[in-house]
Amino acid sequence: MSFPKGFLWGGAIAAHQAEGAYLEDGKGVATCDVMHGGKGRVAEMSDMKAIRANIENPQGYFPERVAVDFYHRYKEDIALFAEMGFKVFRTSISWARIFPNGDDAQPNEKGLAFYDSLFDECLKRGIEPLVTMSHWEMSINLTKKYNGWASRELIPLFERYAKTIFARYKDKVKRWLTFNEINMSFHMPSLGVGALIDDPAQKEAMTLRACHNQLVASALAVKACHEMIPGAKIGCMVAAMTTYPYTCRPEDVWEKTLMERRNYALTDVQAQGKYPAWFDRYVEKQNIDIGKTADDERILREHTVDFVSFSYYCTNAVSTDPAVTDKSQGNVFGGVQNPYLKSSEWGWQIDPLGLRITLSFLYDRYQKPLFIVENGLGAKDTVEADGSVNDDYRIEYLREHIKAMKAAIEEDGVDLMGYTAWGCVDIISASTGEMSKRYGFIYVDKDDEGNGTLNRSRKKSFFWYKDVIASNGEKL
Ligand code: BGP
Repeated sequence: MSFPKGFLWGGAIAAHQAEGAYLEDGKGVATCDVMHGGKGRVAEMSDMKAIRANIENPQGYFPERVAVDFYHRYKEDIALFAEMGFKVFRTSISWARIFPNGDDAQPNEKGLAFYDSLFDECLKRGIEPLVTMSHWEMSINLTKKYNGWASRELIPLFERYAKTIFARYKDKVKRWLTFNEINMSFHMPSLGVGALIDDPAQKEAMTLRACHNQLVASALAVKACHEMIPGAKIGCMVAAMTTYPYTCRPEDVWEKTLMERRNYALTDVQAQGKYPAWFDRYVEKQNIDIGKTADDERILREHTVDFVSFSYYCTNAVSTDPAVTDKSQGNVFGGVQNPYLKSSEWGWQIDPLGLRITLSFLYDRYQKPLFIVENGLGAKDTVEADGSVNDDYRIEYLREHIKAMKAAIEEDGVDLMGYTAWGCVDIISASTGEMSKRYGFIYVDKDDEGNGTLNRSRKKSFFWYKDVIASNGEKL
C-alpha cells in the first residue's frame, strides 16, 4: 500500500492562532482578537455580555495578541517546515490585515506585503501555500456595524476581499479554501459568522440567514478564483464530526442521522450547488426566511468547489437514553463517551478507523477530491533536562491516522490530495486559548500565561514526520 506520487504532505496553522502582531502594520481588531481572551482566556461563545465587554473594554489576557509571534518569526518556522520536507503549508490570510475595518475604501498595503513575503518564503523553500481566506479573522467593525454575516452587506465586502487577494497572489497561491469549518457557524455564530444574537428566539433564524450569506459569498469567491487564476483549485472546509449511535436502537441511529446531516448541510451546498431537501422542508416548516433569492440559487448552482477539505480529530457518540450521561468532549461539539475509545487529555476520543470511515463517507457523498487540512493530537508536552521532547504519544496518534488514510486510498479508492497536520508548530488553542494544548512537531517556549522566550525546538515527532514525508508514507 502506498500514497500516490505527489501526495501533498505538510502542516497547517491559522493566522490568529500563530501570528500575534494583532495591531501591527495597520491590522484591524478581528473577531478572534476579542472572542479569544479576556477573563476566561476564551469567551464563552454564547455569552454575548462577555463578548460585548471584550469589544468595548477588553480586560485580562488575550493569548492571540502575541500568539507565537509567527508574524516576525515566519522565516525561521518555514525553514523548519522545509527541513521536514513539507510539500504544502496551510495558513490563513487575516481578513482584518487586508481590510482593517472590513469596508475600507482601499486595502492595507502593509498587510498585503506581509503575505507576499510569507508566500515568497514558502516558494523559495519549495513549499506550496494552501490559503484559507477566512479562519474567523474578520474585522470586529463588521460585527459592530453590520452584525457580521447576518447582513447581506458582507457578501460584496467578502467578494471584494477575495478579488483583492486573488489579484495580488495569483502567481504564488494555486490552492485556496473559502471558510474554515463553515459548520462551526451553526454551533458558534458569534465566532463563525461574527454575529451577536441576544434573543434566543431569533438565534436559529439569524444563524441560518448568516450561513446562507456566507454560502453565497463562498460561491462568488469560487467564481472569482476560476476567472482570475486559471488552473487554481478552490475548496470548502468542514469540521468532520463522524457520529456513532450509542446503541442499535433506531432512535439512536436517527439521532446520529440528524446530527450528521446538519453537520454537512452547508458543505452539501458548496459541493453540490443546492440545499438538501430536508433543509428546504425544515426552514419552510419553521417559517424561517434565509433570504435566498433566485439569483442566489443560480450562483450556488453554478459555482461549486473543486475539492472538499476537512478537519478530523475525533468521533462522537450520541444517545437518546437520558440514563447515558457520561459526556465526551470534541472539536466544539461533544457527545457521550464511546466506551471503545481512549480519550486525549482534553477528552477528545481518539479513533483512527473513524478517519477511514469519514474519508469513505465524504468521498461517497461528494465524489470530489478530498484534502485533510487538520488532524493532530493536542497534548501536554514535557521538556526534558536536555531540552528534548519525547512526544511518542503524538507519533502514535499520527501513525495510526496515516495508516487509516493509506487504507482509504488503497482499498476504498478515495481520491485524497494531501494531509496538513494541524498546529505543525505549537500555537494557541482555538477552543481553550491555552498554549499547553500543543500539536506541533516544533516546540515553542511559551506557557498559558504568556511567559517564555518563544524559542523553537524540534520534538521527536519532527524527525519522525521528516522520515514519513521522505518515504511518501512508507516509513511510519
Ligand atoms: C479546529 C480549528 C483550528 C484548531 C483546531 C484544534 O476547530 O479549525 O483552528 O483550533 O480546531 O482545536 P483546538 O485548538 O481547540 O485544540
